[in-house]
Amino acid sequence: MKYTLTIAGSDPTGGAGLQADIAVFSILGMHGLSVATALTAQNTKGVEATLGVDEAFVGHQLRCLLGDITPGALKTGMLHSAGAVRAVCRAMQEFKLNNLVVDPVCVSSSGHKLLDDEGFEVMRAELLAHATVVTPNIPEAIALTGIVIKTVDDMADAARAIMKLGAKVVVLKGGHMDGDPVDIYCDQRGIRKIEGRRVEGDFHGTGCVYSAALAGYLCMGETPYDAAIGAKHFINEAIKGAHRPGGGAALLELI
Ligand code: PXL
Repeated sequence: MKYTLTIAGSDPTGGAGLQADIAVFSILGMHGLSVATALTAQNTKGVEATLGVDEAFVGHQLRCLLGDITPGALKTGMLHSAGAVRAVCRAMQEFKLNNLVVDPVCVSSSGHKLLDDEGFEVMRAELLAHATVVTPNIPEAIALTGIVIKTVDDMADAARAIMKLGAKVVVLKGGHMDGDPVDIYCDQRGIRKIEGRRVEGDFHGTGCVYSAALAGYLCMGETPYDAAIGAKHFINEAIKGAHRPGGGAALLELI
């Protein structure tokens, strides 16, 4: 059996956050471990409120779990506070974990803050150095680098700047630009473009599902590049079966 860990917030819709990550791990045939950093009150129309788990208790969950089970890979999603980010950094060192995917989530699509300002700074300055892969979208890459991103060349510049923060691989997702999305895959060897097809629609949780699938493929022993290709394929398949249970965004098919 393979074990992948998600460290993230709860999303009652099941379309994003812990619930979506665990569903992805199941679809990939592995057991999902989970450490909760926050609760959210949300529906398909957006996030109404968040409640962080006490920072010391995030650390306690990690030490208790990781003292017993070693995951083959892990991902972070909504971390909520600087204390939770520091707890993940400590766990990476103390338990010598490999294959960390950091999804640098800071704001929900509906505009609600999912990580406080100090937490964002600690993620940038400390957590990214532990990451095998970091998966920013364009607004997150702008926030991490200060680079204005208008073109695919700007994306490549931002990806190189994020590499300097210590991540081994950066996958900068191009979904926020017009036209067919191009993801920029950047490692020490340079830049590769991963081309995709735009699917029209408002889908909730695509970033969470992408980073969970990427972590799952790393857990299976795939290279980061093959894991990024696999995760893109996973998202496209999940979009084909998307469904709309409420009055807002569609949820991906996670069965
Ligand atoms: O997609 C970002 C995200 C991550 N984690 C949780 C969320 C959201 C977006 O709403 O609710 C728990």
